[in-house]
Amino acid sequence: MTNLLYDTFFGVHAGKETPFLRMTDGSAVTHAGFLGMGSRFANAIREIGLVPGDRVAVQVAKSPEALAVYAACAQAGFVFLPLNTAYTADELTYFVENSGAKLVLCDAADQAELSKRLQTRIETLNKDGTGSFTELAKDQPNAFATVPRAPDDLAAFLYTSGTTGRSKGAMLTQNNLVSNSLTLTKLWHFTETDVLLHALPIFHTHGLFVATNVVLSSGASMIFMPGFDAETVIDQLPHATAMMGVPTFYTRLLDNPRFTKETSAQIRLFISGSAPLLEETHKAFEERTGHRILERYGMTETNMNTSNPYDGERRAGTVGFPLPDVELKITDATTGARLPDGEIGQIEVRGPNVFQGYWQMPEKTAEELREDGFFITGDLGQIDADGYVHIVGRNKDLIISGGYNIYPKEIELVLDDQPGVLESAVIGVPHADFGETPVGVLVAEAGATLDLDGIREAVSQSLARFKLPRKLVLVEALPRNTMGKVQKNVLRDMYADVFKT
Ligand code: MCA
Ligand code: AMP
Repeated sequence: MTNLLYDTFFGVHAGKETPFLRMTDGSAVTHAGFLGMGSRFANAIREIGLVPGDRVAVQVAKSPEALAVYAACAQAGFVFLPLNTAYTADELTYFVENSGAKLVLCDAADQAELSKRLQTRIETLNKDGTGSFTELAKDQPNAFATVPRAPDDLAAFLYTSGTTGRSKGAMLTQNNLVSNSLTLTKLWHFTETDVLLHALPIFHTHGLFVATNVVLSSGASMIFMPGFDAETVIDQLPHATAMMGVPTFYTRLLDNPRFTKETSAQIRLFISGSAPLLEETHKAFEERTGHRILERYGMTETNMNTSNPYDGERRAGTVGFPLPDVELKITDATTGARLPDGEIGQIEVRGPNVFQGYWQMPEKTAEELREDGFFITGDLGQIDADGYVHIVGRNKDLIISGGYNIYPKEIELVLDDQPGVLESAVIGVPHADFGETPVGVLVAEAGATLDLDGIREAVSQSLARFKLPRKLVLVEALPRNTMGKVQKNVLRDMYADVFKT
């Protein structure tokens, strides 16, 4: 038996002394150097006592070492569980306990707090690559006998929040990741001559399972930036051939006068996803650079589902066509029946990309993953006469801010717990930089006076800062329909302009 994930993404580059990660200071990590690091890490984790199938939770800054933990997990058959660096100790504790992770890698600054909360083995990996974990690995052999895995074995858990407030671990198999990456590599014409400008985080699908996996499966290299910074991106673009980003990357580039046709002349492909790219951004980008951004659509549970064409028309305001190995249908949300093209309904997808279900949550899995393999995305869409898929809304209460998902329910639960708060509703409103941003609407208990700044501060103790409502407002009562349900659409209309400049 082989190990599809390791063989396809990593093993295939064994012995190559060519650059894999190009750092902005001019240094590079070669494929061989990277694989050696991954093998040392695999040896170290095995020595700690983990066995194939065990989860490794990783909340560390983006670095070559952080990425090598992914390679180590693939080679040794551990399940890679990357976590947003913005998550608080409260959030991290939940993920570690829920997943049953046997090892946590974190920044040294977080170790003391996490040690108080967790029984799990904790090692450190800092943003400069130092830490107790690298120390453990430094004298380990540069080679590791790859552990055989079946294509349906688990490769990664990614946590995604839900409309009930608690996060769910999406279980992704080796074949989920590999099949999707090979499809995208071919569709987007990636080859070993490509240099991808990589400014996304590596703890979510976009930066890890789209960007990094496509680079790995094509043998390309990437300019590996610690995060998005428009000035550095503009400096680096002439050295790259492709870039992937969330819409905020593109609006921030357009806001910068140094971003011109000349700076992007070397680029053959700009890709956008994770949130809707406004038609006006698509058009402004083409006017400025001559490039039409290729928009695609995916989810944590499915990797990528659709893409605009590489050669054909990249149509603004659409997410293109279903990928060659993905079936996509629009269905009636009540009956589940397929709707004719042109009608609006819920988007369902089926294919080798679709995950196995939520970790230890069979009821949640059954609600969203049908027995016939179709996954109910919670997005509302429509297929036009030419076959392009349009996302027209969401059937789930979700806010996407700068490409990060924020589930209102999770924030409402914390707001409701604050002293003096009777109830709350969190809504997404338009925001020029982040696309959408949360606003918290609060109702006070009779006679209570609310300290809104104090509430915001208290909430930030348990929720990652990107989730915090950018504004809190106090109202007498929440608008409700005759069934007693809060009318969030009314609130969204009321506060639609609060961040208009
Ligand atoms: C940072 N902040 C944010 C966000 N990012 N607030 C709201 N939304 C955000 N996305 C807050 C921080 O908490 C901080 O707040 C302040 O902004 C400055 O933080 P900083 O780190 O300097 O921000 P930044 O570097 O300007 O980051 C903005 C960003 C980043 C570059 C747009 O958020 C980003 O890289 N987003 C990409 C997310 C992504 O990869 N999504 C893919 C998910 P304070 O001052 O209060 O501390 S995968 C997915 O969606 C699916 C599968 C798909 O289809 O791809
Ligand atoms: P996540 O839970 O991070 O996997 O986010 C998945 C969600 O992001 C999808 O269900 C969509 O609502 C949204 N999404 C991803 N790509 C796009 C896109 N190109 N246009 C609109 N929404 C998108």
